Amino acid sequence: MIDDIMISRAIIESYTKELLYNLESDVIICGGGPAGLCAAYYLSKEGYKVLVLEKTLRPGGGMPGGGMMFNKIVIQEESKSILDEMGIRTEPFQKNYFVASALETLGFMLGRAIQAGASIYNCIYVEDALIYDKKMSGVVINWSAANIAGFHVDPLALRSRFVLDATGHDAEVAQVVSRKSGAALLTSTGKVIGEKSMWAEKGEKILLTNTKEIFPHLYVCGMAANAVFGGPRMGPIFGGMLLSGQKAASLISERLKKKD
Ligand code: 48F
Repeated sequence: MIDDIMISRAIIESYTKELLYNLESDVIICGGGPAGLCAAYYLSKEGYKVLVLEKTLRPGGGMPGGGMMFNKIVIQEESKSILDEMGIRTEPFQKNYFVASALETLGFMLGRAIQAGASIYNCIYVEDALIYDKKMSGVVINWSAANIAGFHVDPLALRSRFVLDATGHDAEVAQVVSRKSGAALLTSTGKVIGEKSMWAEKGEKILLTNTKEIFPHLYVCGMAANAVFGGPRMGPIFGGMLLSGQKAASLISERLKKKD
């Protein structure tokens, strides 16, 4: 016999138990695109308590759309080992260009991050920051559906030791911190500079330099890093996104080890 109420109970109990456990964590990653998922995988693998908050129904950000909905992604030699490690197949195209299925990459990245221990929440929107004593201390969240409907619903808060802005082109967390903290971000203007037009070569090169802490205990990776520092966008080449997520994970891990 299958009881409809038992199904409801299983879902509600399981979800709320996990959410209660995650009210306080080591790292909150805002945005479940390629950079955020990659960071989640590496941090979770090290045993940290990590959650990813993704505002859409389907995580993956710009990845499943490939280039103009041709759902393939291109990566370079230097990032191929990340896909290899996750068991994602790549096909050589030309020297230093590899092609992967955007959907296979997304499916495996999600699975690997979750199996490494990350909690991934879709349909949750990061709308504000918790800033205690001039230090990023967590995020303020709401259901994306409430936001889309324009309902006036007060949010809830999650605390963490570090926050990673992996929200892509709009660098939404950096924007909110810049607007509300009254402090300068660690950029030349003290604000989010905004991304520049597409230039894959330059954008990929500068991305790892831009992957860093921009406010005490707030790091930035992926396209958000180039948006914060005024780097170019780079279209459907994803190697830099993966390396940036991996670098952010390693920087945050160093800080967590120091018990900062
Ligand atoms: O945009 P997105 O894929 O960023 P990324 O991981 O990768 C960029 C590439 O997709 C591509 C590119 C390749 O060279 O340039 O654009 O840096 O993923 C960002 C994710 O963050 C979510 C958004 O829905 C997307 O899935 N997101 C954005 N703002 C919020 C958010 C927010 N306020 N709260 C929660 N999720």
